[in-house]
Amino acid sequence: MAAPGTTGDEGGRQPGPTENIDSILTEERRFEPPASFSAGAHVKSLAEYQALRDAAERDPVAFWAGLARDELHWHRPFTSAFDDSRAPYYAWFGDGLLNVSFNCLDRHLAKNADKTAILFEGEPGDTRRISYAELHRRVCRFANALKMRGIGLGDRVIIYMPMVPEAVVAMLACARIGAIHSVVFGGFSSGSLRNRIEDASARTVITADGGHRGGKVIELKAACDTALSEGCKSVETVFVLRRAGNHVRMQHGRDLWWDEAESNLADECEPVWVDGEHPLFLLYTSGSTGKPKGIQHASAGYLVVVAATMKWVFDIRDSDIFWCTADIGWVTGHSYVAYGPLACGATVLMYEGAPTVPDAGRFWSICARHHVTIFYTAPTAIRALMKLGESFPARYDLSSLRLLGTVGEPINPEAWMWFHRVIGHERCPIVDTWWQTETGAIMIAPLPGAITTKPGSCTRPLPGIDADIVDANGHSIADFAQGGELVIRKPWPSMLRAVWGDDRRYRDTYWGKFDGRCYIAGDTAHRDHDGYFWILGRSDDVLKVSGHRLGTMEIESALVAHPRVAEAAVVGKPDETKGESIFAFVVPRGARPTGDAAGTLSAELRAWVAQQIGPIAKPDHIRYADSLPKTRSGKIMRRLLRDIARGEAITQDTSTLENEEIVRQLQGEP
Ligand code: 7RM
Repeated sequence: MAAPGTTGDEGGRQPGPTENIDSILTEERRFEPPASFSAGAHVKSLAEYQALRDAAERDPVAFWAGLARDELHWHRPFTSAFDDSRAPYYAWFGDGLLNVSFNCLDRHLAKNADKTAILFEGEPGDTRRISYAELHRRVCRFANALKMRGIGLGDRVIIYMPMVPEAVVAMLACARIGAIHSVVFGGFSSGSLRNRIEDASARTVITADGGHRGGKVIELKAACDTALSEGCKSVETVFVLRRAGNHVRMQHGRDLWWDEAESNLADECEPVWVDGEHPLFLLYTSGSTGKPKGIQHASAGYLVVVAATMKWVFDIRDSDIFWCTADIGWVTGHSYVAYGPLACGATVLMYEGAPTVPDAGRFWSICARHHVTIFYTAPTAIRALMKLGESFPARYDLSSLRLLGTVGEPINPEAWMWFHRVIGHERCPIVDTWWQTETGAIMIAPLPGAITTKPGSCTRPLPGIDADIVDANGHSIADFAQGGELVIRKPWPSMLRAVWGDDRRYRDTYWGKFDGRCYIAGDTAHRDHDGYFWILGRSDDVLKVSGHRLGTMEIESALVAHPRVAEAAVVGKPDETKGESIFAFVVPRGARPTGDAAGTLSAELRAWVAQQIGPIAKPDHIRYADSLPKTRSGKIMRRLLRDIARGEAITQDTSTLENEEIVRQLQGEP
């Protein structure tokens, strides 16, 4: 069978390994929603789910418009719910006026002023509880501080912070005044930070002295200084939160301590009412070129679907303690640490550090001590903790948990079963949620009170989400054993609106195939006889390494920027814990190193990539060769490289290679 989504050209990605489909076809375990769960759930049965789906199918615009009215506070109601006159640049609720921070804060104050909004635990063990009233005050004060520095409607603000409540305060403060935030993950280096600041022409950076992670202090302000010393002329102000207490350099006139900047400012700040389409944030994400793209989301549509999915998928209730372990630097943190829970007036837990500090019981200790009821994490974390044994979770009382969730990559049935048995005590439904930075909110996932789950499947699309699997011609694939491209056939409110500064890239990447008739996710998937979706992996050159989205081309560009590298090709290699590991094939300048010299150069290249992109992008394996295998048209034969990285037998024709010796070098033979 030809790999789905490829053109047969050697340069293309080979998605959907057949062995995946085989294991899916043999997975027969089924887990029905517990009756007690369904009884209290927002959506209680398959019939209720079906009714929602039917309503959305009959009149999608009316369906979403109804939700937008029910879920959000509007300063001025919208009259036009949907505008497709500029397709594929769609607009939702464009003439309504709202404020996202008002929706996440002010509207809860009448009933829930004293309710805990954020329950924080730092890696060193410090804890804080911030009520809705206090969060409101803090957001207003900081919004006033931004205004004092001239920040207002439409200005871009970079947030480069540890996982502390102030990161959420900063996001909401931007939303309050109509500024557009772009959070940069704290694990990215100064180089990545600089690229994002420059692409967005940001006027302000909000950072911290440092954050605690893995027992160390991550020096965020120092990285910020490096980024700003190499360009970033648009930046006028840097706000610095005191968090880790490490020494930092403050540049007079540019840098301000957070606490000093807001010390004399008011606790109130009038929200700026913006139209539904006003950009809420940019979030840079990796694609199949060397340059990450600024995914732009709109205010109203994003918030509607994020809030609706909190109810549909997480079945959020007033009494829940909701914990999503994602960093706010990723979309999961935006939607399910910050905006989703707060739009619903929920209590959200935020943890600053690593899952293994001081030991592998940290997550379970947090769940037990804070009575977490909903726990949402990545398969890579589950697999890592699973490896460390059952004795860690066994030490803690996990009986407060009622619902578990996963996101970021396919979960293998073994990890799913461990999560179900050891963490959920066979009591908690698991929601495997498929979505992307671009979709804004969860698109395919079980409604836990309504849908029977199968380990490894994200089950069925949410109401209003017209997901399908298509062949190379855009035709729906009926053959259940065959994989294809995952697409979404109708626009939905939380979809991305643009790639910042690059309208063309938006259109070409997401709507370029199939006559612009559907959104192309970039994943391959397969559907079973019950209509359940099984995600097989990416159909482009995007990797998920320990849940972090990275582009192979980005890592290649970083490598070739090193003076000792002439050419590089990066592929993913399946990894038991990380999902994928990074495998780099490098053509050095000068003699090909062997033995110790190879080891030394590899260490240098790994450190180099960490400095260029961030430690998360360091290649796990590096191999040297005198050249790279190319097709006649000059494209790198990535499929061949993937097979070599996996240590698999080579099935493709290598007779066109000038030098077959190269294959042996790539295979690591001395
Ligand atoms: C939320 C997030 C998106 C990519 C996506 C997929 C993969 C995400 C699942 C999944 C299988 C899942 N945003 N992915 N969720 N694969 N099952 N439940 O991760 O922009 O960083 O990445 O992640 O390949 O396209 S993301």
